Amino acid sequence: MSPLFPALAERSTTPALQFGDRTLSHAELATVAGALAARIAGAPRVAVWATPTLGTAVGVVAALLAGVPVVPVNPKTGERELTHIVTDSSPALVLAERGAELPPVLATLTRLDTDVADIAPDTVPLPAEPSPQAPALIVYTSGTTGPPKGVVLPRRAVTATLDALADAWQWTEADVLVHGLPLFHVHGLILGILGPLRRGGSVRHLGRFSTDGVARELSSGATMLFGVPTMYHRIAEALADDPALAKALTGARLLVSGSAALPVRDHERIAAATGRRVIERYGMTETLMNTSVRADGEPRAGTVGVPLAGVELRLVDETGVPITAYDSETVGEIQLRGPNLFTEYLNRPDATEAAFDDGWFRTGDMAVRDPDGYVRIVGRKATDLIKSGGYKIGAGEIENVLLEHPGVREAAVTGEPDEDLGERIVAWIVPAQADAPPSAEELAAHVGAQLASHKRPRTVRYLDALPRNDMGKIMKRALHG
Ligand code: MCA
Ligand code: AMP
Repeated sequence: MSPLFPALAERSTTPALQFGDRTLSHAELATVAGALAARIAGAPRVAVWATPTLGTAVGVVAALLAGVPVVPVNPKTGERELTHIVTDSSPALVLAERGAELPPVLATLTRLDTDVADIAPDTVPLPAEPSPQAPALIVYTSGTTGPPKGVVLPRRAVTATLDALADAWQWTEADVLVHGLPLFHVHGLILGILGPLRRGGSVRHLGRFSTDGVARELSSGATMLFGVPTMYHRIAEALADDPALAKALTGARLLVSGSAALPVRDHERIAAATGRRVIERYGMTETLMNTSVRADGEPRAGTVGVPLAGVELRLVDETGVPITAYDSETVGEIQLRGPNLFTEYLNRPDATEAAFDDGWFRTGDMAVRDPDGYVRIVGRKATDLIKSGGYKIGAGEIENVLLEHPGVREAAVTGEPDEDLGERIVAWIVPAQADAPPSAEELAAHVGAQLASHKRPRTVRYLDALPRNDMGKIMKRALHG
């Protein structure tokens, strides 16, 4: 079986990971992650407390070397969501950096520190490569209702997607990636950390995204930038007053945006200031990457490019019939097949079955195709899914938490257009007592204590009653009037 990380197996001495002033070569990573893997081996699953640190990358690689499925955990997740994730995935161990304070639900598990200095050098051979069908990661993702579902991603999905991106982007061991994405989702972790490791190249993680960090790294050897549209929006805003940032972007080999639609205005502002066009790729936790503008293709604003190697993509109309037109006009739901897909939602055979249509995965994303095959995403089927800052957020999950607040009688959550975040979370509240409504800060804190911090409402609007139809169902479209 060929290894997931060939450069680790070859113990290449070139740089692999850089977080601030902490770096590891592929050979050093093989040593520390290999030693940690020996302590993890045999566990059914491990949770990784996914702070944006070197320890997180080491912990994830160690578990992958050991063939133990990894559950990355957002360290800013509130009590209810975290309890759900831990109960649902039942990890045997938790990997965290020394000193990280873990919440009670994780603190009861056996803990292994990921601090590289603590791990005795060990040059024992790396464990045998597990089967390509073996689960590699379980990544939690929100749906329209209910708690997040654990997406089981097999090793073949990870290798298929990373190799298809290498083909599309001419991504090699010579590339040095820079990003400041979180390490508990597909974008930052699988593409942003495992991608460079699989190529034998390197990644410099910013710890926290900043335009200064991007400028610094792209002007000192980094070749590629990954980001969500909010990050490119902040770059577009900063460019006018920051010639060093403009120069750094001009020198990059590839600027890639994903996780949500990049507004054409930001694309054009960056192109005007740097002469460089950001390319977009389209993915999903369940499918990893599906389409991209190719490095050798035409970077067209507002499109997510063409299907990646090995990915079958079709558009289906509302009666379930595949659309054959490539006319930039006929809208259909994107459905997918390919080796990049997940195997199941953990413990949710019902949801897994409902996600497929005759073997094709239903994405819920609506698109058209240009005559040359470029895909343009035009919307989403579910109005109860919000994309804010590149995070997918289910309205129902937030509504349930809001309704538990004693000052809330009725609640509805929607996404409202936001220049920076794409969409911002808005809570519409009917207070229990009209003369003493709970404050916006109190409601945001209430949500933040139970769910991930990015699920807090940014705006709260107070109403006397929610608009409902004859059946009593809330008419969300009537809210934004
Ligand atoms: C946020 N803040 C709040 C509220 N909301 N405070 C009070 N009330 C609220 N309602 C806080 C934040 O927690 C933060 O605090 C502070 O305001 C300022 O935040 P800022 O730094 O501006 O960041 P942000 O606005 O919170 O986030 C912007 C971001 C972030 C950095 C772009 O959204 C982000 O990292 N997005 C990446 C998402 C991602 O990786 N998605 C991939 C999944 P404090 O400083 O205390 O924290 S999708 C995927 O994987 C698929 C496969 C794909 O295709 O890629
Ligand atoms: P997630 O479930 O968090 O993995 O988010 C997946 C969703 O993000 C997709 O179903 C799309 O709606 C959206 N998405 C990802 N990349 C893009 C993109 N380049 N353009 C538009 N939407 C995107």
